[in-house]
Amino acid sequence: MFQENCKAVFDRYEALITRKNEKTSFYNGIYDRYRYPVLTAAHIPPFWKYDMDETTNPYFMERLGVNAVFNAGALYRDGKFYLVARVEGNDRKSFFAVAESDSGVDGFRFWDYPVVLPDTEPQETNVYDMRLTAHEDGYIYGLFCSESKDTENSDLSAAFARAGIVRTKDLKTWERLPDLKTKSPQQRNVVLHPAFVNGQYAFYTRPQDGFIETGSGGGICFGLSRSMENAEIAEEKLVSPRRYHTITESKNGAGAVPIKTEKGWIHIAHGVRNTAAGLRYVIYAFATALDDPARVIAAPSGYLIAPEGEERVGDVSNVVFTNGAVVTERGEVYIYYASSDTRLHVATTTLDKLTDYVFHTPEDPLRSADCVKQRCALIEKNLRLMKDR
Ligand code: M1P
Repeated sequence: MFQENCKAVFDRYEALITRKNEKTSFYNGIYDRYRYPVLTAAHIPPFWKYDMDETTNPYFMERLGVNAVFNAGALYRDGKFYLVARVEGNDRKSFFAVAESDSGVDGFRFWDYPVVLPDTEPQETNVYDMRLTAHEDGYIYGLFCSESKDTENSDLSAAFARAGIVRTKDLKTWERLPDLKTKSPQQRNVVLHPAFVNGQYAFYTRPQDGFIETGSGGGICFGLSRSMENAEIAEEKLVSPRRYHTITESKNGAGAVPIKTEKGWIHIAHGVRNTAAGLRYVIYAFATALDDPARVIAAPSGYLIAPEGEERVGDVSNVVFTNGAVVTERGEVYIYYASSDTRLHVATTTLDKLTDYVFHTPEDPLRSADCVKQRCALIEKNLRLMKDR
C-alpha cells in the first residue's frame, strides 16, 4: 500500500511538471493567455509534504501540506526562467521557493529546498510577495512583505507590514539587510528600480496607514535612498494615484520591476476597487519617463488583466496580482500573475505590443459622459473605414 501510494503520488507529480502548456483562444491583441497555470500547490515536490519512511508513515500521509502557490517574483537569466514563488503551507505561513523552467510557460520545477532566509527578525511572523530586481550594482535584490503582530493592539489580527530586503547573486545564498525605513506607518508592495536614479537607489512604495487599508496613502509612490545596507526614504512622491471610480479606487500597488523601453519605463501594477462582493483586484499598466521614473507619461485606461473563468475563484476570490515579469533577448515579455491567491499563471506578449498598448491606449476620461464620447469617436472612425472597404 505504502509503495503503491508513493508511486502514484510521484507519477502524478511528474505528469504535471512535464505537461506542455498551450495558448488559449483568448484574443485581445495585447497578450496571450494559457490553458494551465504555471505553478499550483500540486507543483510542490511530494518530498516536501510526505514522510517517505514507511515505519513512521505507514499510510503514506501528507504530513506538511501546501495550500497554495502564487505571487512570484521573476528573473530571466542565461536562457532560463526563475520564479521566486509565495508558497503557503496548510498552516497559513508563507515562504519563498525557487522554481525554474526552460520555456517560461511550462516545466517549472522547484529546487530541492525552499529559500532559507537569514532569520534576523524575531518579531516577523510571515513573509510574502518577493519582487526580484537585478540591479545595476550587480546584486539581485528581493523586496518582500515582512509581517509581524501588532502587540500593542488588543485586536488579535492587528499586524504590521514592512518592506523586508534581501540580496543574492545566485538565488541560493541570501543576505538579509535591514527593512526599508519610510515615514509611513506601514509598507507593502515595495519594488526596487533596477537602475540608479541621481546616483541613488530608487523605490516604488505603497504607504499605508493600517495593515489592510491604505488610508491616507494616496497610491504608488517613489523615493530615493543613498544606501541599500540601511535603506531609508526621506520623501515619498506620489506617482500613480488612487482615484475615485477607477480600478484603483480602494488601493493600488507596484507589481513587476519596471521594464525599460525606448519610450519609457513600463510598469505593471495592481489596482483594487470595492464591490458588494468584496475587493476586486486587477492588473494595470502605465509608463514613466526614462529621465524621471517618478513622472507618469502614459496611463492606459482601465485594466490590462482581470480574473477570468476559474481565475475568479480561490482563497481570496476575484483577484489577479502580479509581482514579476521578464523580458527575453528576443523582446518576448512574460507576465507572471496569480489568481485569487491560489495559483500562478503566465500571459505572454512582446515589448513592441506592450509599448503600443501603453502608449496608444486612451486614458480613462473619468466620467461616463466622456467615456461615451471617447467610444463614439472610435465607432465613428471605424464605421467610416468599414464603409470605405
Ligand atoms: O489578497 C490579495 C492581495 O492582497 C495584498 O495586496 P494589497 O496589499 O494591495 O492589498 C497582498 O497581500 C497580496 O499578497 C494579495 O495577493
